[in-house]
Amino acid sequence: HPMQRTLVLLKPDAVRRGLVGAILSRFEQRGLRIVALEQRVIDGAQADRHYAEHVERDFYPPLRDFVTSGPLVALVLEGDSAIEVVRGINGATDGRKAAPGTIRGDLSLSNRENLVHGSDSPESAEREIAIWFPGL
Ligand code: YYY
Ligand code: MG
Repeated sequence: HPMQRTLVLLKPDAVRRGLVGAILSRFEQRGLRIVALEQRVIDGAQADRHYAEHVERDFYPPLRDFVTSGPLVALVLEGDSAIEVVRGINGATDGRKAAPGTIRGDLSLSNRENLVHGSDSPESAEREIAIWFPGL
């Protein structure tokens, strides 16, 4: 998938902990290109749009509080197989179980405050990029 695009979030824990530069470096060093990037504070409605697949889950209310708790950085990355490559760089969802060498495995010990989001499929990437960067 040459020049595939994916939607990435550096969640509020990444901004609070001063890890934005370190995390962006991992993506850039891998060879992914930043197509768009903006720091934002989102409201609950935007959280619900982004996490539409999870809004009915038990874990969603605290997740919604977390992602609206402060500034986050939203970006679009582009590169060969970017969706799968970013998911690999991010690591498993639960930071306690994520492999060393991944962002979550090196920098998170939480199943909620796990620093990053990456689209999970081409369909998700298209939907999420339209939500976050409708101009692209
Ligand atoms: O795609 P990914 O971020 O790795 O995980 P998802 O299963 O899509 O869950 C989205 C988000 O929800 C996850 O990054 C942390 C949070 N979460 C949670 O707070 N509690 C869970 N039991 C599962 C996920
Ligand atoms: Mg997901």
